[in-house]
Amino acid sequence: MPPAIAPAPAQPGLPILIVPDQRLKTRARPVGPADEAKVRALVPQMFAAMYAAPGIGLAAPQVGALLRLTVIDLMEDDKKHPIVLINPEIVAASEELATREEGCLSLPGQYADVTRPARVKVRYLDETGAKREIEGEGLLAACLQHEIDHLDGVLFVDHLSALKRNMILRRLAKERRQAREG
Ligand code: GNR
Ligand code: NI
Repeated sequence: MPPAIAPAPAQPGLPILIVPDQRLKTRARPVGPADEAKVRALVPQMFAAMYAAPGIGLAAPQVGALLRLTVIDLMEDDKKHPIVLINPEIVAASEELATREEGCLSLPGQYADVTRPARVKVRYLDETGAKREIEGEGLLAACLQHEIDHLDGVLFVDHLSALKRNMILRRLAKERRQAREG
């Protein structure tokens, strides 16, 4: 017997995990020399998934790879400025805080104001394994912190009150149920 309803066509490229997937709550492990081939294959696929979404950042755990790896591109001036961050660490954060609206590809359609340090300095390895530092403010600072949070199993809703977090999680679940039911 054929299925009564045809399954949805699989999306091309890497699927992005959606809340509540336990992998999004798991701390990722550092990338090591043994991961070189895996990282080399994963990075272009992560950029493809991020640009297609579209989003300005994507962390490896969002595509099911529990490695400390993230890609970012703010697409300033409508041009590509891809950044690969391996084992990123916040080494300095401003006392000054900034609040901005955030979204997340793992909580599609959900947005909330998140307060974080206004400026951060991040140490990381680039795709060639070279040690690098990046200092960000504004959207870049928020994005760096949002992506590094993913590597620690933390989502933007974890920075909100329990009331706001639960409102968003319930709304996401409801919207996804309604989308499935048509
Ligand atoms: O596309 C994204 N937009 C965004 C906006 C404000 C702060 C952080 C982000 S990251 C997000 C993509 C994503 O989910 N990355 O993990
Ligand atoms: Ni995210």
